[in-house]
Amino acid sequence: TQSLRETLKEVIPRKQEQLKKLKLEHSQAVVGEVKVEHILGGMRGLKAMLWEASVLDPNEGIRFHGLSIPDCQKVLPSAPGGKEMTAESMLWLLMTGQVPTVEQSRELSRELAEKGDLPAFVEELLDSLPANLHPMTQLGIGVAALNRDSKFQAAYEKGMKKSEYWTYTLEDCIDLVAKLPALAARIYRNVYKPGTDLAPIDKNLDLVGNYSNLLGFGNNQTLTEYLRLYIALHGDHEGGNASAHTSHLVGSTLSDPYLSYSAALYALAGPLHGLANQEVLRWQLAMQEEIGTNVSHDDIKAYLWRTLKGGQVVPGYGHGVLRKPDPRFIALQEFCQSIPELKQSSIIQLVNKTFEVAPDVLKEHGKTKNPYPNVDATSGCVLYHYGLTEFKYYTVIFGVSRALGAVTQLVWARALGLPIERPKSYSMDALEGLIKN
Ligand code: FAM
Repeated sequence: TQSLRETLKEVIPRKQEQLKKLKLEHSQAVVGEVKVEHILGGMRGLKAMLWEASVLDPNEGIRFHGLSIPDCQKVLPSAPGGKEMTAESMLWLLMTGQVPTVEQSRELSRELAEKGDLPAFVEELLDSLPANLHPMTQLGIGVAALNRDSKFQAAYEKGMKKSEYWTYTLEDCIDLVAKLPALAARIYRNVYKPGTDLAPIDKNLDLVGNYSNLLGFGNNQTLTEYLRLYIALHGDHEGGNASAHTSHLVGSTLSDPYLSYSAALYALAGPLHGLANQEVLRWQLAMQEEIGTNVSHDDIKAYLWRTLKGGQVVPGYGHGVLRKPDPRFIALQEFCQSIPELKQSSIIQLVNKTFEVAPDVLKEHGKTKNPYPNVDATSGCVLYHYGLTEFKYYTVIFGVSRALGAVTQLVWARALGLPIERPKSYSMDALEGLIKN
């Protein structure tokens, strides 16, 4: 069977040709206009980036190389004994645009497991960090430190050809994805379970199987399957979101994949982005504390209004691009509904009930362009139900996942020879000058 590297070697020349043709024939074609609202409004909706692995439709949600989430759930290989798509199947799809065979995805699992151990100095570095340093800060530090062994950086120092950039980038990207479970689990152990042993990496397990095992939840098949789905689903959400864009921007300077992804993690750590899943749980638990578990729709409505009148956002609702309920939210909710135990869970029921009320309240509030839930509205509650209750840790799991899309783009950006990013900025005075002219 063809390996990931062999498949990429076949796919890349086709894409390089496509790019050449686009440049040659359409460089001057107009696909949109730049308005002052784009410059003042966080570039929302501005068509300004090339991103191969996925495209987000405001109404349908994300598609990975054209495949919707339900499509992926049907065709992407699962782990032995499981049903949910694995992280490595998703990585393969994102990287190559092709659905891997079961054998290909297992082969990738084996390679990742073989490369999964951390260098001793990174273990020592993590162990030296204070337990009250936010787990996301720790993850970024650990990922950045891995760049000591960057193959891209070493080859760049020696002097490599531009056409070789992507091959070394790919090696770093595989190494990075492989080491994320050990890195993320060590942080969990150090912060929340000090003094306990970490399981060794099992060479026969997939990436998320190992992650779950290292976290101490390896015996919980339902949680492990949930994590597989969660990590595959969060893998990529086109290029303009803050974490993906950060990784791409930093990578465009030819910083290696470790530094690029470390930077992305600090964008993910913001409460308007990835940290929202921690915020959702904090907010839902505070609601439960204040109004109890057996709540009516009116109780939730009143609580939502208290949040909004307090000048806060409702975490887990709204989106920069989406204008309908997030299909990732729906896929995770369906997972919960398919497991009787989860269906009965009080926190999952509360999330569900909130979904029945919040869109109307947000519509009445009238500010957000999207009153529907995003993926973060539900992603933490299954973790919580099964005893992974340390919600400051939740964004780390998101961070393990988002690497799939970010590293894919790093490989493609180098394969396509994309340049350093450098958009033009203006002061308000200069902008007024532009408007007058
Ligand atoms: N609750 C209350 N107000 C909201 C809101 C929410 N959930 N979502 C948006 N708004 C407000 C927003 O603050 C803005 O108010 P101002 O005009 O006073 O500044 C107004 O509605 C227009 O915002 P928008 O154009 O609809 O949204 P943006 O594209 O500016 O922002 C989000 C998008 C995601 C940052 C925003 O909806 C939000 O803050 N949501 C809550 C936090 C959250 O769930 N983030 C996670 C997003 C997720 F998909 C991810 O990245 N993982």
